[in-house]
Amino acid sequence: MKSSRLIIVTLALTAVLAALAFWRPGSGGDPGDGSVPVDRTIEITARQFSYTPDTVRVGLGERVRLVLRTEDVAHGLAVREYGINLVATRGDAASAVFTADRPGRFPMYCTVYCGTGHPEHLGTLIVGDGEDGEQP
Ligand SMILES: [Cu+2]
Repeated sequence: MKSSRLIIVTLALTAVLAALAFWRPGSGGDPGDGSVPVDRTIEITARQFSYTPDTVRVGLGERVRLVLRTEDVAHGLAVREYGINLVATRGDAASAVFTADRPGRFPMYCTVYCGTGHPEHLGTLIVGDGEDGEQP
């Protein structure tokens, strides 16, 4: 009787451990790796100390994949209002998927110190017509 209970407890613990092993934090989010269908993909190239393009326009409600590459040193690209925070290193692009559900103009900025011009490494994300709160 006691040993069969021990077996059941052991099996239950094994199941829990197996479930934990396969659980990935944030797996319900947006990997940005091409597995999520999007309306458009925007590729941005970073270098000291600019983005190309430095202004990105997307339509309100569009699902967008942002891909960041760098031509020189490591750079970041963050848009605080959309929770975007990418870091690309040479030869290793970074990407994120977001839904442009909030109209307005949002600053894009570099989050990796990339040299003396780092504070000026900026861009702009424009969603909709760029007027905050207005529908296009
Ligand atoms: Cu930079």
